[in-house]
Amino acid sequence: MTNPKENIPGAPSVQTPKLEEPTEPRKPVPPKPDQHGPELVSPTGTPTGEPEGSRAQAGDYLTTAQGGRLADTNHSLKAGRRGPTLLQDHHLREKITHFDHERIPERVVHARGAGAHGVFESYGTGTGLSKAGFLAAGVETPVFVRFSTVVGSRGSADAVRDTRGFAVKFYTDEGTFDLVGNNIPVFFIQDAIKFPDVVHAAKPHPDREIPQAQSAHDTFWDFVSLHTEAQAHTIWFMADRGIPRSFRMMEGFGVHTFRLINEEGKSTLVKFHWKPAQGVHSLVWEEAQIVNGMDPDFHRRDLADAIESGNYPSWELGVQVFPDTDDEMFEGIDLLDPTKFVPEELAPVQMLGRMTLNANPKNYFAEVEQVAFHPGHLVPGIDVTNDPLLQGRLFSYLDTQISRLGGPNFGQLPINRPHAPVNDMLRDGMHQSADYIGVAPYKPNSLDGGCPFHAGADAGAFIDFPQPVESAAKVRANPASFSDHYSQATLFYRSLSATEQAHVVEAYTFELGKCYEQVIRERQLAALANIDAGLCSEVATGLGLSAPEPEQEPTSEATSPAVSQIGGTWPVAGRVIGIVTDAGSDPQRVLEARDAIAAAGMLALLVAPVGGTLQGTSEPVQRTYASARSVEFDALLLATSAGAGSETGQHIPIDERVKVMVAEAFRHAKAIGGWGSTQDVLKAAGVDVDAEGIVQGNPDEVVPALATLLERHRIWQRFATQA
Ligand code: HDE
Repeated sequence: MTNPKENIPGAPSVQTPKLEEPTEPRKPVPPKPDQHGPELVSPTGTPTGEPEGSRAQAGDYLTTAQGGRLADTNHSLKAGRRGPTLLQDHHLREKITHFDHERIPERVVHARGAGAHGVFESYGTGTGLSKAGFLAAGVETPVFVRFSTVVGSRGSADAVRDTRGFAVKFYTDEGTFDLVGNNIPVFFIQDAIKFPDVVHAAKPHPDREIPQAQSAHDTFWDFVSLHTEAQAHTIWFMADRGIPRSFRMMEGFGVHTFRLINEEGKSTLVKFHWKPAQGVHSLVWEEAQIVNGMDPDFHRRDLADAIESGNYPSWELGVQVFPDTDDEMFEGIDLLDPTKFVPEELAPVQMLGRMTLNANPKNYFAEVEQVAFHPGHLVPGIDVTNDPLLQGRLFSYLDTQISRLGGPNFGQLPINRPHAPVNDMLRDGMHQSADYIGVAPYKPNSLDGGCPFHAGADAGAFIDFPQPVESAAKVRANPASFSDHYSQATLFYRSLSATEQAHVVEAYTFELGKCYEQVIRERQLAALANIDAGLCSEVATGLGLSAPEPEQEPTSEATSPAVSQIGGTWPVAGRVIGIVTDAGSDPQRVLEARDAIAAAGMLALLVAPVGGTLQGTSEPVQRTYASARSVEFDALLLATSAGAGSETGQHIPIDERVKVMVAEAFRHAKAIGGWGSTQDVLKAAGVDVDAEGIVQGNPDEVVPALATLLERHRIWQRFATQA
């Protein structure tokens, strides 16, 4: 797939470097308007005032790492033109040694990620709940967000079936707050001690290291069918949430119950939610599979392109609020059990502010790879609960950065530097780069005048909430309520529309069909029987097995319509429409349609038989028949003349690749519009011209009609099962 960056309509124009190597010194290519790096603060958190670009890549001439100017980086120093190479070539050794150590260990989970900078603007509605300064009315806080898949390696594809990470770093005036969440509100396990087990099961098999970034294999289903507390999470990512359309179209969840503390010291229990302005949308499974082959960077590219073209994605941050009672229960749901969520119908989400992502990273390694999140990065007014999963995470994240980022000073990396002043007594260690003063990094001291001093709550200190601790014997055991493994999987499944349920059936059938061990398939069917008899029997039919009887019947009829992704209408800004042209297309109408699409805040990409410019114009095309595939478009606009009843009177055969594009778009329930020979092209692709979601007419009619259809994301009626 070609990279559209240079000519994304709406993107600020970019000065591209000349292709030949310049002979005169000149400034490096500046960052593009959509990119910026971390704020220039010192390791101790104070603004450096350094001009942009003074840290690295400055000056006209190539230098060594020590700043010595270099005359030649293209040839190693040899004894004569034919060698051998001399050991004294310190530049060669510096260059190769640095290269040899360019890679760092990838994250053990969430290795594959994409990031962006942005800002969080608080509404001030949370001040009664929390004294956190960044939640006060009108406060703007810089943020950095990293979205990720969980299981795959750093180079794996984006559109795999998996949970997505949704980690946000708020650089607040009171220190850094990290909200390290996922796009699914429940988790696999209840206790941190099980995390290595679930991750080992989900990762590729140790003997052949297959499959990459997939849960469709024996070890995963072996574990989740035995450790049935994982069933509640598993059904969420067997559903459409496991294959998001875009990072921009995902909800985010803090998962655990957190505690907010207000100025009066009152504690309230909350669950954090991110609600995307773009709506919550997913791919369909076949589409996701094609995406992974055509464009493994689909989600990363989508995020960067949206920001580059000024289509800034945004989310509202909200909380579900629960009274802090002794039993930590709400409507029968144990708030300490991270495999349970609280339906929004029982506790509506109250909005606290909006996050907008408005800048791409300048350097992926320095920012997206080196950013280090930690649920223990808290600010006054936000505290943790005793959720046993969260308690374990409070240990794990700090620990993992030490091996991943090579020592305990990762907080000094530009992307991790707090924007609040840092005045610690931590010293030395690998990669220390802070310019510390004073002789007494210990407390109490008199030599540094007793500095730095402790702060009290009145001076903004974080005061741990004095939650009483139960007087009990030490045990390795769960509360009784944790043994309910099925009720919420049932609730989730029954809350989905028929179309979404059909996708869940297909996903289980596909994944279990990829297992080799019959016993694992049967054991998972037994788990499905406890969730829903209909689900179990449909999956069993697909596998050619008989459906087992449930060990326990679901007792509740409860549903939560809010978990379904179908039914609402959403803004169409940022949606992508492919305009398919050919040699006989009317350029006037094509450009009229393109402008109308842009005016509606959407992105039009011109697809032509070959590259270059649109026939008869100087307008660049973004895709060719060879590089385009339906999956990167939310809708198609057929501006073709090819077909039996050619517009121009001259017969142009319909290209096979156009037929594939149209057939796929139709199969994936996408809106299709057009004029000219649209009918011929649809028929040639085997598409029913009278089907729902097909609109024909001039651009001024078709574009608004497509936009209206896109508000619902897909033409749901096209799926065999009605929504
Ligand atoms: Fe994580 N998790 N996790 N996790 N997690 C990591 O930290 C861990 C859990 C989540 O973009 C690691 O820096 C344990 C729940 C995200 O950099 C590691 C347990 C949730 C990211 C780690 C959990 C998450 C991570 C790997 C069970 C959703 C990516 C690299 C107790 C609420 C952050 C790293 C990024 C990353 C441990 C469970 C979300 C090893 C032990 C629940 C979004 O520390």
